[in-house]
Amino acid sequence: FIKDPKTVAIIGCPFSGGQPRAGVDQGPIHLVEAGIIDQVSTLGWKTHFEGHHQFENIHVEHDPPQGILKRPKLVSAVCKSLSEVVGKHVHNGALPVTLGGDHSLAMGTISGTLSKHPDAVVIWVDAHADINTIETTPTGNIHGMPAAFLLGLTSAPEFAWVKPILKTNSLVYIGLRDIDPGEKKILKQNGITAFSMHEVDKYGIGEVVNRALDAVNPYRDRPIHLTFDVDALDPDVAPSTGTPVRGGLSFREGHYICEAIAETGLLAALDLMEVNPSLMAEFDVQKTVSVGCSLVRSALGETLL
Ligand code: NNH
Ligand code: MN
Ligand code: MN
Ligand code: MN
Repeated sequence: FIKDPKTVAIIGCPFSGGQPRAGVDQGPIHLVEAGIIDQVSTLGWKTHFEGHHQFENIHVEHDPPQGILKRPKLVSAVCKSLSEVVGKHVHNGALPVTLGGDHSLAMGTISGTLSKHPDAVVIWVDAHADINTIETTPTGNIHGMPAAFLLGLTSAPEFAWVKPILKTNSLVYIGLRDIDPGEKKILKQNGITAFSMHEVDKYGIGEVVNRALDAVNPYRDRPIHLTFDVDALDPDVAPSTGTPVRGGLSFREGHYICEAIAETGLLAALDLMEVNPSLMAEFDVQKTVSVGCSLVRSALGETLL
């Protein structure tokens, strides 16, 4: 495990098939236009960007719902391809930063990270738990389900390639506040550690991040995959996202999480998901894109002294 990879591989992933709202596929394009690549270079990283992921080889002609699951073939093919790209970068010793796109993509990114680091832990920052199974999903939108596939709590023939190698004791949530009833049961039954906004209020973000790391990474020796859904932030801070939920993380709380993970020196991969520049007014879009860039910079060590 390379503690301090010198190269960041930025993977733009313009994809919206895991949920119904158009525009989230434009998220990575806006983040790159806002200068995220130069900003990362300025922090001292070598940056590798080979253009936005084109999904060249992916041709999905007929993709009707399978039961409740929407666009299963497309989502599966894109995530599989992304897992190969992320896997290639981690195997080369780079730190992949995937810009979404909707959060179904985490199936790809986390699979890619685990292909090199089977002992990696996942810190999932989100208003939602994204752990619905085929039985519990109220929507059939796959962006609400990636954790369930990665943990092997649900499966579908289309997603047979997703190896269920993530362990329930290697996943921790921060920021939850909109959890479906079925998801609540799944979290309880599987003993998955989760810090909702209630715990953030009660203990403060510093203590919550410590406890989150203690839960999955007590010796601070396992690689960390940070998957950050921008809707974890309060809609005042990040308004341009498909499913905003009031009462979220403040600007500082969101950044603190990224800084504290940077401080561990264990970051192996990072996702920034669900920026949707087609939602809300131009001012709000800029605000969301700019907070997205600064979260990435913080996770890559910007504010470490
Ligand atoms: N839980 C809901 C569902 O399964 C919403 C998920 N939406 C998200 N997740 N944005 O992060 O459809
Ligand atoms: Mn590359
Ligand atoms: Mn999410
Ligand atoms: Mn979310």
